[in-house]
Amino acid sequence: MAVPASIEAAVAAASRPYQLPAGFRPSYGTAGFRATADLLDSTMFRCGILMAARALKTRQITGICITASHNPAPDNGVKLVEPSGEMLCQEWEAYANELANAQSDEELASQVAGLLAKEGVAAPGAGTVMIGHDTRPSGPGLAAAAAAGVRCLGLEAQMCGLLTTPQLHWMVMSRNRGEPCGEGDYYAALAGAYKQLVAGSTSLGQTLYMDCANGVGASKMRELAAHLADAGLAVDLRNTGEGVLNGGCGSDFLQKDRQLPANFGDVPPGARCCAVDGDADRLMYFTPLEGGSHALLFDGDRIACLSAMLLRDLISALPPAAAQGVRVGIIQTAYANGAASRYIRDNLGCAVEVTPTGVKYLHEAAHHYDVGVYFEANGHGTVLFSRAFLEQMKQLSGKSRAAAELLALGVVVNQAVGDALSGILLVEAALRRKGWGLGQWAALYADLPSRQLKVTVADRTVIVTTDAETRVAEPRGLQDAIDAAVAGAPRGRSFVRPSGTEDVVRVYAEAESQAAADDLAAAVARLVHAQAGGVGPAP
Ligand code: 16G
Ligand code: MG
Repeated sequence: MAVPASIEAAVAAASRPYQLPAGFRPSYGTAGFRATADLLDSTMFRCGILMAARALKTRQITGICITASHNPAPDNGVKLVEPSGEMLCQEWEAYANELANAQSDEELASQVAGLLAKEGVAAPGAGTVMIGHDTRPSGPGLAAAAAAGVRCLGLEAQMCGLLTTPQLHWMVMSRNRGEPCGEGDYYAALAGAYKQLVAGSTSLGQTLYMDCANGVGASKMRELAAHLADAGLAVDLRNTGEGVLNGGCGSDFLQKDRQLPANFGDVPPGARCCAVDGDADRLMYFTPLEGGSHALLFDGDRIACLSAMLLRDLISALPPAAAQGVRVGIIQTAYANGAASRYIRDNLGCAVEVTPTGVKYLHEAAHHYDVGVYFEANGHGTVLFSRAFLEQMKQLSGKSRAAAELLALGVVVNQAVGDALSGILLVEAALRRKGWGLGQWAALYADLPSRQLKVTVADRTVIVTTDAETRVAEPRGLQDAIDAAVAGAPRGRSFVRPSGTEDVVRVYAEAESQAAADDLAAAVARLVHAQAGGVGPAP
């Protein structure tokens, strides 16, 4: 398709205030672009153009979330939202990289023209891109840059202001489905479905303490909690914005250090606590341990197990003909603790599938089941229901309470993307329906001790992995050496992979004892350093 010369001129002119900083080479990582905020004006402008083009191509609404998630406050970034509410399709990631790295206004304009021609899309055209941001001070300015990009293809930029990442994903999904899609609709939908799930069960009684990472989750959970005032869920919000975003708090801090977050010193040991990250798409439960500053974690693996149990209970209560043959799959990454995977397989009888790290891979795999449960150990995840399964439940819901409850679960759990706020309701409903405290949840299985390390190498792309990152294909010989190290550790397992978000190689090891896991991780880190061009002293 011929692209009018005027669109090239319009893009080049609109691009002038948004120059690529000299030497900056943005790269679309696992979940979008991330960098210090002052570098990102041009990236946002160009992502605006990209998502406008995507909206024109699909003839539906797309979205842009401005956030750097659990990264430090001076950083920012962008996550791009498909019309389905899912993350940008992988085929378009190449365009994102190409546009973000154009070296001049003219080069950008010609790339945009090329993209439009290749995709058979006419611009200027009509459509909408929804734009939201987290609490970072750089958010509104970067959102304005993205909006300028959207408008230069003639589309409307709908400024949605402060939102959690999953809220924006949910709003885009709902709007394209023609369903109620405002922020208020989100709270009403989640809270209403939660009440349906817990009707008839007794409140857990104790307060849920929530670490909001000083991020957007604080004000949004406050609104959700207001809708739950009559549902027996009392929430005490901590780190609501008075301190540094993700500083000494939040799900990432908790998972890395297993230390209590800031402002939890007065919370009694055994209390039910949870933590989210800076954009509220990751969730961890935890409890303070006796006599110290440490926390016992209930990570994504445990949330997956609890979700699978809830599903098993509900599915087994369906009329037998409907219960038969429901395909439930649990999707994990290599980071899943071996004890959790074993529990799911042996005790819950569910299929376990392993994908590479990154929500987009797990999410895609979850679509292959009637009900796909996916959680990364770090707390990203959700439960996806297939359209056919939901339709079947709708047919049954008049005569089967379990079917109606499964439908409600599909509303509580964000179907677009992993969502910490909806995850909280999932966990709370599952515990409450069983009448369980944290003790029973913890007793499902005992984690194998594990250790994670980082190794800095000259070029992390020399490490090429295979089998969902569980094995190294290159450099040759490294996997054999890792295998030999693992063979010496009781119940040992280890893998290495280049990070998608940091310039390091990550090492994971688990074994029967903490000392054995530590030793195995150190041994494997030394192998990586020696065979993959380690920088600095050997670990
Ligand atoms: C990103 C991913 C997360 C993954 C993590 C791995 C999304 C939304 N987020 O945060 O899924 O676990 O990267 O980081 O996809 P790494 O590659 O540095 O280990
Ligand atoms: Mg996040």
